[in-house]
Amino acid sequence: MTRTPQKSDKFTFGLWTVGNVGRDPFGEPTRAALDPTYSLQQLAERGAYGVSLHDNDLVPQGASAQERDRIVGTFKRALADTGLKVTMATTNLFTDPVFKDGAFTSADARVRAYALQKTMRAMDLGAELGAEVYVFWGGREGAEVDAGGKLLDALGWFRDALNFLAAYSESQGYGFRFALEPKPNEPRGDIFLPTVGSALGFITTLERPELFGLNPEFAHETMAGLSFPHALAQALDAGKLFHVDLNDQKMSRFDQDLRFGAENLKAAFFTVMLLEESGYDGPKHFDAHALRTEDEAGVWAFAEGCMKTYLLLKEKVERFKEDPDIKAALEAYRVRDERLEALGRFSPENAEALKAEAFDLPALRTRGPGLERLDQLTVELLLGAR
Ligand SMILES: [Mn+2]
Repeated sequence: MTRTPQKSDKFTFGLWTVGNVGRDPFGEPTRAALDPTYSLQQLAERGAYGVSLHDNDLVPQGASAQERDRIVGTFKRALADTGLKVTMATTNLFTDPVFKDGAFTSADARVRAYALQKTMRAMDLGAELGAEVYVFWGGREGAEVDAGGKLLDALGWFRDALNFLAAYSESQGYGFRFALEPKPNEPRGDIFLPTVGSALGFITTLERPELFGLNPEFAHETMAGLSFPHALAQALDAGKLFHVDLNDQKMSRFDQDLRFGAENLKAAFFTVMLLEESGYDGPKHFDAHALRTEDEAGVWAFAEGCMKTYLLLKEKVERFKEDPDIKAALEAYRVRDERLEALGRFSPENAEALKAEAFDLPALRTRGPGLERLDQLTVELLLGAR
């Protein structure tokens, strides 16, 4: 096992992550913008596998067709030179004030139509650069007030837009797999499809549900006070983990996009365990940024830190599986009973037998499953004491 990132680890970064200039709602940028081709070189030197981008991370809004082609041509040459891939593409449907009351869910039909146009063009760009996953993060799809009375209409408009764009992708032969990225709030007061569970439910209402999955983000579930490993498990269980956004976050606060593992080390450990043991083979995408306090050196320390922490936690997952005390505690935790488990498969006879079964309830009530010790062993492992 190596702690040096390899291409095979499939670590990817959004261009906007290392390119984050440290602007926040109260303060101006603290760092200069980075040229995308420079970011590619820096990430390639550090062992990253690829990058993801919004249309406007690369091509400024309002660029002429000529300018677009020149920028894209330069970027493609930098991809070829560095060996990096574009693994995911997405659309910026949040910066332009035209989207201030939503893009696909705007109450203004002209804005909804423009959002479709902008997304089709961004999909053309993503396909040209070789992206296989297309993410929908609907940052402006929401509301501060519900006085407009559009809640049910908005869900319908959202559905119509996703159906249209999936059909566009198929008609062009792009073969995108679409990943919805839920977030509870920020920038809107309430964002539609706020959690992984909400998005999973919505996907079943689409015309081509098999083309849609999830891009769950650690920080977004944590902002809602929810457990990221639990959300990740639900996406995996549904066969819908198409992409993942790794970062960190203090619970129930504004979107902090901290370095992976910076805050919730145990949740990061169980996140890595789920990703490694589930056979997920997509990109491990870091959607975070260096602290606003940092200069460019801090940006690369941030990027290296995300990858190194993932690899260290992956080592810990291996040790967790091999540690004899943890193994024994895990075995004791799960009580097997083949006869009762067989009765759990429905037949009229099994139902009758189960209804007649006598359980030793006093023993079940008083048995301690050993979770205190198991969790302490996990903490000791993470602290390097095992
Ligand atoms: Mn994200």
